[in-house]
Amino acid sequence: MKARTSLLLLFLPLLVTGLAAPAAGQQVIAFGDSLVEGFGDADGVGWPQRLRKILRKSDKSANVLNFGVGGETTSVGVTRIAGAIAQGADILIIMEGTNDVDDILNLQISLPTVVANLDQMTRKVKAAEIEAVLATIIWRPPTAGADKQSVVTQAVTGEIRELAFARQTRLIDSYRAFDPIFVDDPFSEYYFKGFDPVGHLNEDGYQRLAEVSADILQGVDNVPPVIGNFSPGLVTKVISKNIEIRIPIYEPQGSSGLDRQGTRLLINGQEAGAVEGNVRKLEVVHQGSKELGCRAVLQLRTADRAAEPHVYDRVVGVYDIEGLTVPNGDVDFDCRVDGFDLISISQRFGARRGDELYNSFFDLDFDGVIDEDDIDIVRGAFGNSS
Ligand SMILES: [Ca+2]
Ligand SMILES: [Ca+2]
Ligand SMILES: [Ca+2]
Repeated sequence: MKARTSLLLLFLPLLVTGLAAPAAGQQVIAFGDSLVEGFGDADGVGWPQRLRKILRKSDKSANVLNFGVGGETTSVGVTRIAGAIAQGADILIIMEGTNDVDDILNLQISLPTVVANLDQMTRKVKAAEIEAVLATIIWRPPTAGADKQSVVTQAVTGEIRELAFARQTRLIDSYRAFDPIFVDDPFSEYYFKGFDPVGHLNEDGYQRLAEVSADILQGVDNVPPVIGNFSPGLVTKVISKNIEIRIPIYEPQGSSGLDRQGTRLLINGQEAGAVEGNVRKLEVVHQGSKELGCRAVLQLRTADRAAEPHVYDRVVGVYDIEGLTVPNGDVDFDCRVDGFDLISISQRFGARRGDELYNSFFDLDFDGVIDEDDIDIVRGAFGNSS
């Protein structure tokens, strides 16, 4: 026991400095499906070889092995990974699950089983004293054969984010790197143009993925906080008044962490709910019907604790409330048409579609501009309620 303690003390300084600057000759294995193999890359190398090139700028003998097999699902990967582990490495990146999306849709596998497979892979890697790094899967392009809106893809991604939190692994957020909400036209910029029912990347896409991966391995935080699978979620359109709203937010291991003070949920523009958790995972939680009004617009504001914080501020969902209708002219969704609606519209007066101030909720006649005509609609409905 005593010897063990002193051994730990001996290695402690090494461990601390080891985090800041990885040892020379870092060995990395990239494990997964065709997105690891590099399908669609006209240069034929994929992101692992591009990652190696980046790592070698600071570590001449760094190596990245490509263990990608096209078409593989996590049910197969969970066994095959033993061969990758046997190679020996400092880091093993697991990026798999894209092909499971189709199987989930065909009811051939459940989402929890896919997560259990990824968890098992993570445990096997850790048991071999190799650092496991998880990666989320990328968006499906609208031209994909299935899951064209990436609903299942996002659900898998949310679970991988949660798994990375639960197993305290670093996370390469490939999904975030090609998210059309944050990235301009990713499908024409970064995606393979040939026949592709799943969604693969082109040279620029794989280069981007290599750069995002290099940031994570080198401890550079360029990623804003990401959200997980939340309630009421993406598919629900109508919610009951007493639903619990719960949105998990992540800043994975090795990133700068979440700013709890700067995290809030806005419902119809008003602060609501409570924030729970810690720097790696926060949850905003809300229960209560009054704030929901006749329609609930959920907006999440949060940021990380990087020297120059990365901000997340966007509407995550809009829900109608069961049994209630929004009176025409009620732009703040509190079920009444009154002076507050007039004020809300006048604050956006003159905004046109495409302007930052423009929001279709306030453009009551949907003509692309918030103006006198919209105010007239509110005046005409003044005093109405539901
Ligand atoms: Ca961050
Ligand atoms: Ca109102
Ligand atoms: Ca208008």
